[in-house]
Amino acid sequence: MTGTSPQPLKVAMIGYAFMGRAHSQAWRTAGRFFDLPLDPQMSLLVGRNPDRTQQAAAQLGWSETTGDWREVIERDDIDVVDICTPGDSHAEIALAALEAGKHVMVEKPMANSVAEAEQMARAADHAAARGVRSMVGFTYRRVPALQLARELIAEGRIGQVRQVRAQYLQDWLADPSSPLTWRLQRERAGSGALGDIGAHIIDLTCFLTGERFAGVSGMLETFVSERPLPAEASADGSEHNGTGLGGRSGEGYGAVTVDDAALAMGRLSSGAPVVLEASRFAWGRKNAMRIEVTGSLGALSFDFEDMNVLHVYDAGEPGRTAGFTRVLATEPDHPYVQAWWPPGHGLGYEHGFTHQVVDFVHAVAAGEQPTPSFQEGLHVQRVLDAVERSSAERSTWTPVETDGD
Ligand code: SOE
Repeated sequence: MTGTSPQPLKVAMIGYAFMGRAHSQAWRTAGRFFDLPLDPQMSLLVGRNPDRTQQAAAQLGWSETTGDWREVIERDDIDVVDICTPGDSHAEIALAALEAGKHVMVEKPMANSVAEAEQMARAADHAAARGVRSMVGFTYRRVPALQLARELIAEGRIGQVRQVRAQYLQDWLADPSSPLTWRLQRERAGSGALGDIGAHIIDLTCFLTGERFAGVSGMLETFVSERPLPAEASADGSEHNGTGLGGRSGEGYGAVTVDDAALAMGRLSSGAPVVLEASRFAWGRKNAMRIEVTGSLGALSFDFEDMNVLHVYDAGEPGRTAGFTRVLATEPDHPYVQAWWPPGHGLGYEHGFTHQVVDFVHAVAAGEQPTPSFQEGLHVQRVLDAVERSSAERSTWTPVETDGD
């Protein structure tokens, strides 16, 4: 820690369900493990239900609560707005916050449509000219093993990238009796598995390779078209919490208006082919986000269910001993690890969120643009949109627009 105390950075967070809880622990923890140039203060929590918001604030460590996000925008003492609501409110809140000169962190996917994302990216550029920063919460970028993968690719360790195969598999919707939460409603979530988890592997493909998508061909599938309505609708957006086989939680059924699984083939700007699969119906796969990048000199492979490990294949090894090497990314010289535990003690899901806050705070203090930027968020949005259009039109090749992103 430095001798002088850092200036406060007052944060307001909107939404306190799954992502709000993950972000809260990050704001609470970042300055206790990392030496930060500013002191994040968890000032204000926003939620529509007053009792639940107060309860959440007490549990998660927020000082005050309010029921109206506009109060955050009006308050001069708030420096950062952290948006953890369902996608249908991201654009409105982010635009108002940037306009008011507040730094913005927004959960992924950045928006529910390309039009919204374009507006947000434009606003972020204008705000940046006034020193106002913005970032999209693609938290998996901050997993040490994946940071290491990016470094190795940039250093040329696997040579020229030839192919990417990425999957994001969960099974919390495979049970048809799981209730109809907001994540299954197009007007709230934008899309289903595609935007919720497919967005992560699209972003990671870009992050690891340093490239963008040139085009895709997609196929979406909805296996269960109606689900039981939840017993009690959460005003702040209820979350998945396991499958609960057999249990009907409410009266009546409602229509599922998003995809349950999304498949796509695509090409990067270099021409390298990519295969993507996102499913919330993959029995037995809980959070299996896997990505494998094959290059001309070797390959890298990662699976979030073993998230401290990066498998590295060096094609230069003689055949007798060649094989994927299991690299445990828990050494002090692996990204972020020094601040935590001794080698082999491992990090978990929540650490990515803490690292995200750490990088965001450093960027704000240094007056630099944090990544992923809203421009990068816009690119992901355009890929999501192209996958959807390709699926609807049964088109074999749908270019991804790159104008201005
Ligand atoms: C969805 O199931 C979800 O909660 C995503 O929304 C998160 O982004 C992912 O990290 C875990 O799964």
